[in-house]
Amino acid sequence: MITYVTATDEDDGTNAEWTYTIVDRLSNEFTVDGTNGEVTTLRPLDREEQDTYEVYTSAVDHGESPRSGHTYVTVTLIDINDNPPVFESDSYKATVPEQTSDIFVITVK
Ligand SMILES: [Ca+2]
Ligand SMILES: [Ca+2]
Repeated sequence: MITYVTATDEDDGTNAEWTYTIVDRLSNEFTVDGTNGEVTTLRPLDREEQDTYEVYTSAVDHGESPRSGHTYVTVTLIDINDNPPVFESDSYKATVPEQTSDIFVITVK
């Protein structure tokens, strides 16, 4: 679980009962529990690919003419150290004269 959303409804009976849903049906990153509003991730997310998500969430009541409320959940990914340092080149070549010390060789990047 990453967070939970809560709604209130001032009506009575089924008019004041509701189900939570995520509005963007194409979203395959997050889901919300219809009953308790718990928002969870559906797959591992990569901060280096996308670091924040706006999850548009709604509560739809069970009245005869259902009414709904909406909110945005902003999810920010925390970095984990999953990438190693990478050199610009797989190999480097340098030449230096023999019989010398403390001589510049090359800068690797
Ligand atoms: Ca209502
Ligand atoms: Ca990372």
